[in-house]
Amino acid sequence: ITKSALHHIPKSQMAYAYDKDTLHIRMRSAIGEVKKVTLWIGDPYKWEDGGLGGNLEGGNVNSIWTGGERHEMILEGQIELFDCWFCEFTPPHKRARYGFILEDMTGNERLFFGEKHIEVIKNSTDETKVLMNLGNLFCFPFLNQIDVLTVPNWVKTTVWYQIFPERFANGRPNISPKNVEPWGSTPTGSNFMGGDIFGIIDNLDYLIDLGITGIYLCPIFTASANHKYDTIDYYNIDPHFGGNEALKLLVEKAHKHGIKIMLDAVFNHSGANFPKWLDVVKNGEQSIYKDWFWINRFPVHLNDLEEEIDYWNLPYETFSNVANMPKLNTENPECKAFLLDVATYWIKEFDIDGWRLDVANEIDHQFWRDFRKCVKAIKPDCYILGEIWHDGNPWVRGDQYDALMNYPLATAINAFISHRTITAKQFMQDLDQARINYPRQANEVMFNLLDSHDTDRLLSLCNGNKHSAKLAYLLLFLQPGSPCIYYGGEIGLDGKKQGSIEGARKCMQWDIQKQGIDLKNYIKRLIELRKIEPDLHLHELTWLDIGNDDNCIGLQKGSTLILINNSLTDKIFHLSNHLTGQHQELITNKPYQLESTTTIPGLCGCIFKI
Ligand code: ARE
Repeated sequence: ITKSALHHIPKSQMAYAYDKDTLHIRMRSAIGEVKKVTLWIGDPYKWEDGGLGGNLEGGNVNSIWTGGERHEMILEGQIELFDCWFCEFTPPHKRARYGFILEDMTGNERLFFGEKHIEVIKNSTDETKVLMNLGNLFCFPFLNQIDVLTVPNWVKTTVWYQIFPERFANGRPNISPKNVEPWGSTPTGSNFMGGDIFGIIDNLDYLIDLGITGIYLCPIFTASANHKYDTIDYYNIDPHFGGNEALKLLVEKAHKHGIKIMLDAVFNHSGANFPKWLDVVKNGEQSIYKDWFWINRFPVHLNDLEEEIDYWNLPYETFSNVANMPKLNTENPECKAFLLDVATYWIKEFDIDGWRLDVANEIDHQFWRDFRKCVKAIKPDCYILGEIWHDGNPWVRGDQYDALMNYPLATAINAFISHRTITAKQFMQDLDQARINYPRQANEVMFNLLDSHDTDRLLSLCNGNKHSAKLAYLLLFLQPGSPCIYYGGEIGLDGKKQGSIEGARKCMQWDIQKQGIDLKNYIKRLIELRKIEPDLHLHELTWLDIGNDDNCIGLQKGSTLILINNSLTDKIFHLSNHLTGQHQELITNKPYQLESTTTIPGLCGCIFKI
């Protein structure tokens, strides 16, 4: 057993409270080396003669610790170099000391992995000595309920629909911008097509029929650009989108049908026309708002006529190097108070259900801690979702977000299905990695996606192959957490970024003749299945050995068996006897005979109820 591969950190995603009673413990060993891991765990204050204190190793030298119990850990996942083990434990008095007993594949080598040392266990005398050494045990001092990451329950069963408001539907042509172009024109970074919130309200029936239960709206506050990420007024919905009344109506109508509404919180930066920024531009060092931004030098005014702006040497910090997105100083008390007021205003006055936090990881942690406190104080089940493309673990530990936009999942599914650049084995490892990185409760409300307004659309990533797109959606719908469909994805809208053309933001296709009805029916069925077959979003899954093939995957989730053939041709799956027999295939809702060698057609995925 490679000792240097053994890894555990208390009070991290490797040891955390799942709820007010339950601890989750994870540990890591080198891949394929360990047959069995036993968690040795118990109350630190349980002594034979009640004796506390004594020597530095913990406890009185003359008394014996009787707290320890053994619990076998399960193999939760395998990543490139490591096996990841998991165990749940309910400490009766919310405290725990623990360590790990590892056995190698041959059963000849046994180790104890503790906080300070890794000890070799040769015989039972060794074992007693090692296990009783409290000084070498890891410590979870107390399960304090207030620190537990508590997530909104409703998100676990939500199916999201992401809308880029300017491009979903034009409900009121009379409020469209003057320079609006015909619906369906080529989308660029600067043109307008007239989509608005009334367009969403008018099409709620379409969304209800699809089966979605949550709408994530890209920014809708008054702003200059078509994407509205350059906010001017945080208290007013853009008049071209219908103003505040339109949002009020949307929330009311959506709530009547059990649909939640999540807004985009763009708090990392403002737009260049934000009045407080304009004040800094005008008054420079004299501006009372100068500390609301990150100013490097005055004046901050950019001369538009200047031919060359040195974007690496702007007088102020920005989002990326975008001059018209000055970065807000969330460390400044007034600026922070302003933004926190905005956050609570839209919940109090408009009853929104969630905030998606733009550029979430470039804002300070203190800001997000206070943000969580304010938001949860007025709506405890408001969903707080961070936009982080990388490892976002530090933000989902209980004091900041509930979950993250699961871009690592999107990357893995697209690499396997759309680009066909990774093998089934690598794909499974990537999926395991995405799960074991986070506390389970965060995984249960992860925002799972395949594409978004920031990426090429799924169908384009799949080179137009609708069978591949279906497989990608199937994999998306099998993950714990809440899946999201980017508007139009369900009818096969494609689109990619090409120079100045923002293809992924093209107008929704409302002409039924031009909608991909087959794909839509498939997605409707997946949404339906998620509701009637809760095993599909179980956190626990077992990868099956279905015969070595780089393109095929078999997995079991509770009472469902999922077989996926990502190759272009028929493939034979080898199934153990207990899986064979006649089973209902849930997507087609037809019976299917599973044999010990079962053929699944190319680019096809099936879900069997076993
Ligand atoms: C537009 C054009 C760009 C052009 C830019 C500058 O689309 O091609 O380069 O203008 O002129 C919004 C608009 C964008 C707009 C941008 C700037 O939607 O269309 O760009 O404003 O005006 C990183 C961040 C992540 C961020 C992405 C875009 O970490 O937070 O970059 N996403 C949010 C929103 C965007 C929004 C903004 C931020 C700004 O979702 O829609 O842009 O408010 C890797 C990296 C990630 C990186 C990711 C994507 O994986 O690791 O960190 O995300 O790629 O680039």
